[in-house]
Amino acid sequence: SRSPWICRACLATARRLTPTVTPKRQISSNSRYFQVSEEVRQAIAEHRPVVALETTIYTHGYPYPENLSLAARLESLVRTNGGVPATIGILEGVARVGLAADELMRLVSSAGDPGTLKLSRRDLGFALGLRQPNGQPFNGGTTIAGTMILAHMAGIKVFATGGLGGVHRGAETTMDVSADLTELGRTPVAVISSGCKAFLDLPKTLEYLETQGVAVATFADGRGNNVDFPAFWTRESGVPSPKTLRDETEAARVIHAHCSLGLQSGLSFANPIPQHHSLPLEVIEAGIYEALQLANTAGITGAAATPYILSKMKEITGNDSVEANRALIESNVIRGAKVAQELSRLEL
Ligand code: PSU
Ligand code: MN
Repeated sequence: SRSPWICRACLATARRLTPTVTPKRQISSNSRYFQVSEEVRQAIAEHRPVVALETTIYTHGYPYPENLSLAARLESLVRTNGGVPATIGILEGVARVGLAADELMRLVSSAGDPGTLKLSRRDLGFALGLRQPNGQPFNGGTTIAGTMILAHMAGIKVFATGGLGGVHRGAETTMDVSADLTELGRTPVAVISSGCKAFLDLPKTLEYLETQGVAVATFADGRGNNVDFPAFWTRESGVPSPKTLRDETEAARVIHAHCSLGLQSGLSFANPIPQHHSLPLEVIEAGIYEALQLANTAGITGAAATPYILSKMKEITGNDSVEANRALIESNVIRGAKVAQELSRLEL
């Protein structure tokens, strides 16, 4: 699995003759803006299974200290399923891949502070390059898009999370399309989620992902080939998944082939919420209707929309939506660890 020793001159000649040769893993060197933990760096170098985890769910989803217990639980689920967790976020002006326990604690306990931001691709330069009015550096939870970028920079290919951003209902007038979708179009990371939150427009989201060249599939677990692309809190959405995957081995094979070809687009693998945690569709639809009306009345748009709607869903469903959220994300993280394990076998 290790590359043989090659003399400098031979290497230089080889490089000249094959200018398109890319190293097996691109590991950005650490810088004042970007740090990969020693544990994660070593695991990547040794092709051990690594699973990236995002932090917007902690900074803009769950309050402290629930976010801390969730973060710890997800990391331990990766470990007990044979992987190395790499929680990714911005702490004190530095983008970190593989936040240590004390760093994670500092980030999640700053949830709700004005200096703790929700960070997507467009925001990274501001969060790292500037300071708050009080002179302190920024903290930030990275969205799926933001996390994909940093995971890819570190050489991580598998990322598990809760729900994917999407094309919002009414996007034909608001143009609100999550940057998660364009990121999937240009960053080769496999994102394992429970599909798109049902307050989004699923058919438009799938159309958009197709345009962006994103590999989209849903884990079918022996249910055959006619499976819906799931809607986060529910397994059924009425929208068929473009492809299905039988298991983690198939997912790993697709990632391996996709990345070996050098495709620069990403992969979106949906893992439907466990059956017994799935919420009734009527409850969800009624909740969404109310939450969207409230958002509309309050004039909430842009980056604030998703966190606002999710918090209203929590109030409306009396916390059921949050419990479902926890169940699905745990299930996705376990899937992610297994996929990463299968992938590391293929890469050895
Ligand atoms: N799903 C959740 N909680 C969240 C998110 C998704 O249950 O906080 C976050 C993810 O980080 C996702 C982001 O990438 O919302 C999408 O936001 P937007 O729709 O503004 O792109
Ligand atoms: Mn948006």
